[in-house]
Amino acid sequence: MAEEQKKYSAEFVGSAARFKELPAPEGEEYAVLGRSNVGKSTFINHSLACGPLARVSKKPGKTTLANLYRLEDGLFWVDLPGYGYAEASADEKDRWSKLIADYCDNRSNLAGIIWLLDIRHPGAKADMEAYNWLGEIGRPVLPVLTKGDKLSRSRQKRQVKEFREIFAFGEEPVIYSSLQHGSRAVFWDRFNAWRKGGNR
Ligand SMILES: Nc1nc2c(ncn2[C@@H]2O[C@H](COP(=O)(O)OP(=O)(O)OP(=O)(O)O)[C@@H](O)[C@H]2O)c(=O)[nH]1
Ligand SMILES: [Mg+2]
Repeated sequence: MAEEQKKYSAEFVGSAARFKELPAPEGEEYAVLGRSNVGKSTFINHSLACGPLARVSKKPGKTTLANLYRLEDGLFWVDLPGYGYAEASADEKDRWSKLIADYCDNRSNLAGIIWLLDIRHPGAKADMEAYNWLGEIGRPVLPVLTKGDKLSRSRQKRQVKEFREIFAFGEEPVIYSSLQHGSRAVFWDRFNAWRKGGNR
């Protein structure tokens, strides 16, 4: 079946406000990481095409827990809270950063990070900080540039170039739009190749 029409079976496994509350590690797991409001939850729902799974909002700060989903073939994804949401309380921000850091540092079955960046904002401060931190933890990263529909094709190309100048991505960024069916196939092709290549 064409990837565009394929629906993935995916189910919610559980949530955690703190690292130690996460369901036990099982299978091959990938985290969906990115700035608050970049489109992480939307990306999960759209790329899996399995009906609404992750909660989405126009306002940043929607996802406040790590939410674990079981996909097919022993694959798991985790929707994380966003970083860089200035309006959240200091306590909330601290808890989110600790959850993200503890998770990415310590989760034993974490195979890689799907890092979402808004295609319109290369070099946003919070992403620069995340980049430095991702370099330190050394997990494989697949960059995905979200909201591609907001820009023309030629503008998209220029943005990709700019992102590549700012960040030394090991992988070519994937352009994604939750308004375009075609994004799904493009993403899954790239994700599967990245997985099979041992994320290198
Ligand atoms: N035009 C467009 N809008 C998008 C796209 N992806 C997400 N959005 C919108 O961006 C907003 C934020 O989406 P979410 O998926 O809730 O973002 P998030 O990264 O999960 O946010 P937090 O949970 O707050 O960290 C929503 O209004 C979405 O409809 C996209 O590809 N194109
Ligand atoms: Mg979210």
